[in-house]
Amino acid sequence: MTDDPAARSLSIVLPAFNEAARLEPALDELFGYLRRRDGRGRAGLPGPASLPAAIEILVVDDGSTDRTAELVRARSEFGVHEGAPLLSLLSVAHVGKGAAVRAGMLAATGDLIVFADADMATPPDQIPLLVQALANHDLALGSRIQPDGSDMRRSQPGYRRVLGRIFHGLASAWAVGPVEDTQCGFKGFTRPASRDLFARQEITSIVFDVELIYLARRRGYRIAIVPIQWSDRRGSRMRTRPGLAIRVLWDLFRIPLIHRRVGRLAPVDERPSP
Ligand SMILES: Nc1nc2c(ncn2[C@@H]2O[C@H](COP(=O)(O)OP(=O)(O)O)[C@@H](O)[C@H]2O)c(=O)[nH]1
Ligand SMILES: [Mg+2]
Repeated sequence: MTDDPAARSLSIVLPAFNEAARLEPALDELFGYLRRRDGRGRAGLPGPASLPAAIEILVVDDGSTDRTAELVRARSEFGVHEGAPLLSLLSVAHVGKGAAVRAGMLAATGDLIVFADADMATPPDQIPLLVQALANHDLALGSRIQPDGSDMRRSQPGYRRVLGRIFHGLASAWAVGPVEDTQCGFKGFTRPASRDLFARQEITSIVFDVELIYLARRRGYRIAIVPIQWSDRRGSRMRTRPGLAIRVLWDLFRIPLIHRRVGRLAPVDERPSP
C-alpha cells in the first residue's frame, strides 16, 4: 500500500526492441508531458503535478540491433539531472518482451513502478491514473476496455483482434479468470508487489502479463483495473509466426504448473512495512 507520503518516486520502464524509429518521438512526448509539472490534466484527469516528485525513465534496450541505445544516450535528459526527470538505459540480451520488462522492473528504484510500451500507444497523460489507483491497490492494470464497454483495441488490424480474442479465451479459462484485457502494455505496481512478482516471473515471451496477473491473484494482491486511452501505433515489433503461436500456447499452459506452490500473502494489515 502506498499512502501518498510514502510514494516519493516513480519509475517508468519502457521495454524497447529495435525502436530507433518510434522511441525518439515517444520520449519527446513523455518528457514534454512530465516537464509541465504545474500543468493541469485534460478534462477530468489529474495532471503531471499529481505525480511523485522524483521520476526516472528507464529504457530497457532488448538487444536491439539498430540505434535504440545510441539515441537514448544522446538525449539531453540522459544521466543525472537535479530535480528533473532522469533518463537511464539498461541493455539486456534479446530474449523477449517479458524478459526485458522483468529486468527493468527489478532494476527500477521508484516507490511506484510503471511499465509502458515504447511507442506511447497509451499517452503519458494516463500515467497519473495508474499512480492514483496505487494509493490503495498493489497493482493497477491498464485496460483498453472503457466503462461504457467500448474497446480501444478496435484500432488494431483485424488479424490482431482475432488472435487477441482466441488468446483471451484461453488465458481467462486457464489462468487469469475475469481480467478482460491482460495484454495492455501499461501496468503499475507498488515497489513491494513489483519485487515479489517480478522475482517469481519466469515467462519471457509476451505471455508474461498473464503470468503476472495469475501470480498477483494467487498472492492475494489488491488489483485495480484502470480504463485507459490507447491507440494502435504503426511499426509493431510483434511478428506473428507459427513458432510464436506454439510458444504462446506452451507458455500459457505451463503458468499454473510453474507456480503451483506459490501461496497467499498475509492480509494487508498484517504485513510488515516494506
Ligand atoms: N513484440 C516485442 N516487443 C518487444 C520485445 N522486446 C521489447 N519489446 C517492446 O515491447 C513493446 C511492444 O509493443 P509493440 O511492438 O508496439 O506491440 P503491439 O502494440 O502489441 O503491436 C514495445 O515497447 C517493444 O519495443 C520483443 O522481443 N518483442
Ligand atoms: Mg504498439
